[in-house]
Amino acid sequence: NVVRLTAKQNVAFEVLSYHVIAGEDDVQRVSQISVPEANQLRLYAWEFNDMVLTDDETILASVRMFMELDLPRKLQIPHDVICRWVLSVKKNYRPVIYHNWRHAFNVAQTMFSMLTTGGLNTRMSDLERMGLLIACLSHDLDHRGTNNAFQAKVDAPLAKLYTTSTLEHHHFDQCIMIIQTEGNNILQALSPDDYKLVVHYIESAILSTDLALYFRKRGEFQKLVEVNEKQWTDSGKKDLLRGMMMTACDVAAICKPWEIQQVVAKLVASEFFQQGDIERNQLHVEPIPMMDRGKKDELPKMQVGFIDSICLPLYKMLSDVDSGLSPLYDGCKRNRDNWEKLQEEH
Ligand code: 5BB
Ligand code: ZN
Repeated sequence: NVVRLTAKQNVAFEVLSYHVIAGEDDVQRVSQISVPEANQLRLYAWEFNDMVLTDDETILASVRMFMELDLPRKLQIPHDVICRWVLSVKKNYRPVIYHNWRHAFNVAQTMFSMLTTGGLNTRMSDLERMGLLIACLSHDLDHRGTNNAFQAKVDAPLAKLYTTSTLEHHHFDQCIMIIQTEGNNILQALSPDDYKLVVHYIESAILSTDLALYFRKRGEFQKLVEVNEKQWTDSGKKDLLRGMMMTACDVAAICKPWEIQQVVAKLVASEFFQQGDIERNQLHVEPIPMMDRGKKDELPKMQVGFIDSICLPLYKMLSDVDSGLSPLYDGCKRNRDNWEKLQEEH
């Protein structure tokens, strides 16, 4: 029972796959390069800096993370399939200022560090590790450089499709679309049950990168940390932990060495200001202070606010879950002090 496409569907597929799926020339080229050692790429370092890597190296580094976790062997993923999948994922990020492929790649590297250097590997199954790495690389797919509130404001078709966590649902859809495309299915060797489980891990992890969900769930997580939850075996609790890990990875630029943090904060601000410009000039609404170019001198103050209200509490809780994660908390604290000094100078 082979499904045959009409001529028109064939054209539609070609148009779509041209934009969306990795070119075979790229796949051939990349899959023939020998994958650099993890240490050479500094993949185990909290201070990891993607800016010294070429685009090809970010692809190979992504493949290396899966290899270090022994996932291609355990889950029987052919080398060309994993290369094709990473290339397709990269291709589905837009060249926006901050929410681009480099951001996704950094989020995955932080997850890799939390699992390995940070010690969380011992609490995770192979399927969870797989789901988390896929989720990190895919979590902002097709981001337009504008937030959920903006999609609702401009009545974007996406906002009609998903009224809450609008973009995050779309990122997940894009993720599944890529995996289900011929030659890109890195989950093809899994049993139907395992496949469903990994897809569930991915969905839950990507949706939890909506900060609104983080605010809703962190109280519950705090309680578990306070009573010194040791097992994290209950599936609901474990789901909560993976979600918190995703948020921690998503905003981990806030823990990086000061030089990196300053560069990234300016990228974040620049993308916010662009949205603010569109809101003011095209929608004729007053943007929130965070997106108002006229308030760019308030960046240090906003970063201190962001760190105090969102980041430090998060990294504190995670350090309590596993002390191996305390370098994230320490880095965040250092950046807080640096932003505070700049704020005082102002
Ligand atoms: C964050 C939540 N938001 C709904 C209101 C504003 N806040 S904030 O006051 O904590 C804030 C966070 C204000 C300014 C910020 O950046 C100025 C450049 C940030 C901030 N957010 N700073 C960062 O370094 C990073 Br990383 C982030 C996270 C950015 C991605 C968040 C995307 C969420 C879309 C809803
Ligand atoms: Zn993100």
